[in-house]
Amino acid sequence: MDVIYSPDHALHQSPGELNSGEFVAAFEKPERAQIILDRALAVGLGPVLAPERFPLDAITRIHDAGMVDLLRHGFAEWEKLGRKGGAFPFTFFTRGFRADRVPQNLEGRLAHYCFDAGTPLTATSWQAIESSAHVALTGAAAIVSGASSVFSLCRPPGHHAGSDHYGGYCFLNNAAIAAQHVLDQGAKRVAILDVDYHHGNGTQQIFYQRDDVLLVNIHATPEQEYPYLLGFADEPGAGAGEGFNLNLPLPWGTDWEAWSAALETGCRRVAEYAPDVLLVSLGVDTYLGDPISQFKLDHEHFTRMGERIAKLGLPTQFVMEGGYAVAEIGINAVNVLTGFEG
Ligand code: SP5
Ligand code: ZN
Repeated sequence: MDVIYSPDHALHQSPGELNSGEFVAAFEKPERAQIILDRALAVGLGPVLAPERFPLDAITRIHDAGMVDLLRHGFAEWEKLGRKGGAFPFTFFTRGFRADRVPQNLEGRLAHYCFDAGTPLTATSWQAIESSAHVALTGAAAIVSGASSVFSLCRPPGHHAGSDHYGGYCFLNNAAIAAQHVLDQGAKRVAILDVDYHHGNGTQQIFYQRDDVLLVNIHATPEQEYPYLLGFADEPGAGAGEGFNLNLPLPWGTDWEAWSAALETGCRRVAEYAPDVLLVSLGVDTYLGDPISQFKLDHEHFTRMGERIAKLGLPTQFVMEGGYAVAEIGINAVNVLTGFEG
């Protein structure tokens, strides 16, 4: 399958993140995408193509213009204030604060839009963020044009970013932007299968009230794991979207046997929905060696995962999300894709 990739991802390099009370080196780093690309080339997965450019409108179909403005221009303001390091929030929005007023103050806007201490903006982050969305959009355009599968090697990842909030190393929701593009080009129904270790809270928030996007999420239970505040089993969707969100939370220590049972449940729901297109939010932080995760999948299980997804027989776009065992991320991610190809 074609691989969509841009070296621009390396323009986002986080200066670090807050982890258990310490400022540590960022887990989400440029080597991740480079190593996946190297592995895709090594196994001859397919031609590597550069993304096309798309109008900003393709992004603002999903995201709040004020948030996009902060992502684009926030760091320049930060620098003008004489700040060093990444643009991190210092205060966080929560219950009791004004949701209806977007502050003009930069600290206020960071507090309003960003929800964690792991997702800083740097001088060149926007170029990487926008490019990642274009990598997703280019993959979506390939599917619209009739490709049976495509791999959008997105970095930074996207599934924690909601319509008007960002965090979890994610700024724009690449998979959601791709799904909307496919719908805008005439598809009636899109399913998103999110296999990242973490719940895709952003994707869920974006489509929660909609029935033209089915979202199935397999992830570590928020009772134990980030993002803690969403991703429980009792979140079926709302309004027209009721019945079109399926969360399959699993406990720490989940192995392939239990994980693959959830995949079976998820795939049956996708088949029942009979979408025109399937999008896979492909995180491989379910790997047993992942430094921030607690599942037990091994290399060969990623191959099995791809094989099961292929049995759905749907035009399928894979969009890269998480995975932090950098030395093994290429093997794990590409195993899903070669498993899919059979
Ligand atoms: C795209 C993606 O996979 N984002 C993940 C963001 C997770 N960030 C917070 C991780 C918190 C891990 N806590 C580990 C506690 C042990 N020190
Ligand atoms: Zn993750």
